Amino acid sequence: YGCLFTSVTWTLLLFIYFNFSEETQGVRHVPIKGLEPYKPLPKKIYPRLSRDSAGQPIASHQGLNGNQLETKAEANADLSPELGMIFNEQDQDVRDVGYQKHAFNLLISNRLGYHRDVPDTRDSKCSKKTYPADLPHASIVICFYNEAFSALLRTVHSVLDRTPAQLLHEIILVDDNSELDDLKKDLDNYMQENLSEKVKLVRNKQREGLIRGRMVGASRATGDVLVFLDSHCEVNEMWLQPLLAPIRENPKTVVCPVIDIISSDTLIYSSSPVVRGGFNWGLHFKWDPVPLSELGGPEGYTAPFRSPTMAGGLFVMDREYFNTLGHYDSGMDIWGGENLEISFRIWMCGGSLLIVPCSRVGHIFRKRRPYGSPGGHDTMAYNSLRLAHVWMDEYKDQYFALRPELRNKDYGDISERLALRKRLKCKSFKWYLDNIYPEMQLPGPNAKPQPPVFINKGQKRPKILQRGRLINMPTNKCLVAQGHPSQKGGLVVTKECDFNDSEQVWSYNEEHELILSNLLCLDMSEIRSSDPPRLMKCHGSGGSQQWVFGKTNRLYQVSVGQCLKLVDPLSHKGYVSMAICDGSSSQQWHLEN
Ligand code: LR7
Ligand code: MN
Repeated sequence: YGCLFTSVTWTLLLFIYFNFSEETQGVRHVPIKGLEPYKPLPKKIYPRLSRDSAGQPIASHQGLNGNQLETKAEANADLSPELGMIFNEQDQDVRDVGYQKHAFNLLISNRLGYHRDVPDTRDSKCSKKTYPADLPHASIVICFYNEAFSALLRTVHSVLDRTPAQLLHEIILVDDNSELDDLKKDLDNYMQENLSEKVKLVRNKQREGLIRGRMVGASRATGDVLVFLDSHCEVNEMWLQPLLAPIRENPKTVVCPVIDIISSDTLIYSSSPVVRGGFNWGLHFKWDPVPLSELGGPEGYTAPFRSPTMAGGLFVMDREYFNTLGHYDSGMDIWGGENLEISFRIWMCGGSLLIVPCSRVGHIFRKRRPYGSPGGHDTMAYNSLRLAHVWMDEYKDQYFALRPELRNKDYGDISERLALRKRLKCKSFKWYLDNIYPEMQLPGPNAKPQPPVFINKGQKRPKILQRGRLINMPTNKCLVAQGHPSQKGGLVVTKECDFNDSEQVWSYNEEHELILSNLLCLDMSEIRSSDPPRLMKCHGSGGSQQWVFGKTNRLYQVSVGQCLKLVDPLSHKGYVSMAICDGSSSQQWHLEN
């Protein structure tokens, strides 16, 4: 639920913004009070897709089907809003099966290939920083289960492409007994032919889950520090040095980069606001604003700051320290809870956990977890129970108050972890709350209200590029709301144009949104391309609300990779749907002033 929770949190932040603001559209970023205003990225960071005379993308990557891998230059020619365009049934298949298996757009991931540039999302002051030459050497541990081949290889190559060779001791891939075919022989072959001996692969004989999986990786590692990454990440410019420097100073420091967002629908890499880790009494990880008191100092907002918890997937820790601090709880299964466990343990047992704003690593944020656990167990609850019983003292009652059904649930044997806590002479959970996470409130009549999350209302609305009627060319009819244009979830249909009716007027803006009558955005649900488009509240995060006017007057939808089509030009109903872009006349649209 971690990432789901994250997306829920983001959605919530956007929701709060929209409800406190007069604007119907507009938020792009959610800066935190005290930080410098967020600087949006340059709009077109990627060159356009090159095409052959038939309009097919030239660098289209078909790696999974055994064709050629492209060069770096070719791959980078390949990120345009139309990168997800579906040309035939095979593309449609890759996309649909990809969403099922991986919960992100596999068609785009495959077309991107294994190398691409990502925008440098760091604060401009970061590039002026220097780091000692004698930094510790890193063993990178990447544990994966049924990962998409192209996402896994892009993770590995991004590390190889953007890490100084002398700091990279090795990359250890741990296959957690994946079932997907291409992760077997194809991966062995790819590694043998294309990767140096620094990249190693360990295969678990049975599914262990990410917690024991990472422990396997760590036990094979021989570098000075361990760097853990999820298997669908891309590291940014100068990502590693700022993480190693604080550990060189003090090996009991554990550090995390800022986790940038790679969209699961478009694979576009974008900057995250600088926030820190917290949790709630349901033991779900959440992001919090960074208190002003934690920021600043002589280095301004580029200095590392303390974080009560980590998200879990991306962190760096001295290898010896990882071992003496008790690696992970090997009794935890598959997924969930280990991130809070290690966070509490670090703080309570004499270490510290920092976020380093000058280090940025992108992660594909999916809307759901695409895999289950053997037996369908709720491993998040089981693992959380273990950590509550070991680390939370009397405060575990807060968890049980929210999850009474777990009070008498079995959580296995925790005696070794209790002994560890004793051996390391760790402090109490109350100490942790008082000193490390004072924002955390106990529910009850005396609870102070949470400090409000500051949302910047000063963001500019995206610029409107054109306003007019959206006319289906062969029929000369206008695309309008089937009911009222303010009705959320309403369909759109073509009707006779009425040039006195302002409710037929669309605005098209620089974010590629189509907004009817200044109210709602034309939206495509992200997974089911068989549904017709609907009018929805503008969410400002692209994907399902991004439309591109292309050649032959097609109107292309970015997240489904298809074009808008009038279903039956002879029918008076005027229904529209999405279809493979074929240049036919029923797919021709014109925005007319
Ligand atoms: O059985 C499994 N075996 C595995 O090897 C299940 C998963 N895995 C691998 C998987 O392929 C991936 O590389 O483990 C890694 C993490 O699994 P994800 O990507 O499904 O997890 P997530 O990104 O949804 O969840 C977040 O919380 C998890 C709690 O157990 C882990 O700590 C993840 O590492 C963590 N991810 C991040 O912190 C990235 C930022 C997201 C946020 C917030
Ligand atoms: Mn992940």
